[in-house]
Amino acid sequence: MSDSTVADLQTSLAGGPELPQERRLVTAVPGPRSTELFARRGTAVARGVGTTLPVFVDRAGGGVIVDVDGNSLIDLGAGIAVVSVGNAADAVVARVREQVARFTHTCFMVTPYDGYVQVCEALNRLTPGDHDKRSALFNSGAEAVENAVKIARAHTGRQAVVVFDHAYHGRTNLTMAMTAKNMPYKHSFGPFAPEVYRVPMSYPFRDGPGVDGATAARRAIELIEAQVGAANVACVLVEPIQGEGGFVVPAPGFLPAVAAWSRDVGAVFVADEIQTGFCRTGDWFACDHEGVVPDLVTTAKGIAGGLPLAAVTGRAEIMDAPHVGGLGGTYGGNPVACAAALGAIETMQSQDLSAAARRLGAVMSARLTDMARRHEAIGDVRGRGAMVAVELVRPGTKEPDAAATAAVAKACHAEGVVVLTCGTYGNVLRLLPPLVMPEPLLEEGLTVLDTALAVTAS
Ligand code: PLZ
Repeated sequence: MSDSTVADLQTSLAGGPELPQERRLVTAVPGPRSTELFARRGTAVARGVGTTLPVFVDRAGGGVIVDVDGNSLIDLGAGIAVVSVGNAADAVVARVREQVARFTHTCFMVTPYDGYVQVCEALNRLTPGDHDKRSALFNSGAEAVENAVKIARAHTGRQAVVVFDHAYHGRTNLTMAMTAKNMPYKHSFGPFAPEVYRVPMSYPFRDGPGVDGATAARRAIELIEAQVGAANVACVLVEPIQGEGGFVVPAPGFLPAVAAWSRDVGAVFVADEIQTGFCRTGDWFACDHEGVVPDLVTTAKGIAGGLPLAAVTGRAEIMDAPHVGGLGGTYGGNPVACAAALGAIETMQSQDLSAAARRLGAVMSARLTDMARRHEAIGDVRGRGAMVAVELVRPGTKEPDAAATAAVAKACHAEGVVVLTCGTYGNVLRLLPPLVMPEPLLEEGLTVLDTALAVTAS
């Protein structure tokens, strides 16, 4: 191909923020080309890998996904809280292009490179607390969680890992043990890793008003002390706002109390900020909201604008507990993923995406609260920043309504709005727009959701 042909191709194929920010349906969703590709998928891809919405993607950017039939969908999922800076964001594309042309891989453990160090420096600076920190990079959220446990065990010489009801930490063997929900994550895949103990989470909607943050923390701590023994706890690991478990925002005071207890008994307090991190909740990290300073933080998803990268960051003396060579992996901190992360972090800073998350969050919360007044199926509206959800129940009760939730999501999909569900009981509709989503587009997506609720869940 000549240079000019390549240049033409790049322009005509470009996704990213230049894509028209509009909902445009030119076929049914899914359209004929997606349907054809989906049939091929069935004969090539293992059925265990699920699909939320069977449209095949052609390009994406800003707040839209354009499918192979030419439909432009409003993206309220961001690839499960990943493309917070938008798909194919300019700074990510530029840095990745440059890096991929320089070198693609050497393995940081064999011959290191600067991008890895720069990402660690950024993480050490941006995560909560101004103490001396170190970071290590991995490929996926689950891998980061596994490594946080390894580091906590090496540091404390203890084994027990404490996690919470409704938690989600991944699909590897150890993280399956740490994840609460059986279907689809754990069913038929045991036996699971030992020394993982689960205690109750603070879940205001289901706990009711009698259980404030301090009470919920005491409830969890008493169980740990009675059933595990404080002296055996290597780490207490918690999502500051639970993601897959249903966007459960703990009552104020819960996280600070659990963190303080962990410190008192010499256990490592780990915040899993894989879904909440990097501006999603309107701060760099969800822990910032209550001034909680975790010993270790796990990050992934939003960190690198869509490239696979994850990290553990924390107190230098804890992070440095494992022996030299004890942490690593072939691809962890791959140079292309690091370049993407530097581009994503630069975008979050230059466009102040924490403020954008708060703005989008205010729009979503106001609209959803209004919908809750009109749709009896909405039992709760909750979240923080641009991480907002509604929990659907049978009217007048707190009985979860997974069927209505699935029906509302499906109706949104058919109208060209990508929404995701979550929750231990499958009855939570969650909204996670890219933080660069134009407000009118978000408003339009919410109007589609409002109509879907009226038609399917009333
Ligand atoms: N910790 C808090 O949200 C990933 C899971 C999607 P990985 N959540 C999306 C699915 O169905 O597999 C997640 C998370 C929290 C850990 C993880 C795991 O991150 O990058 O998917 O391994």
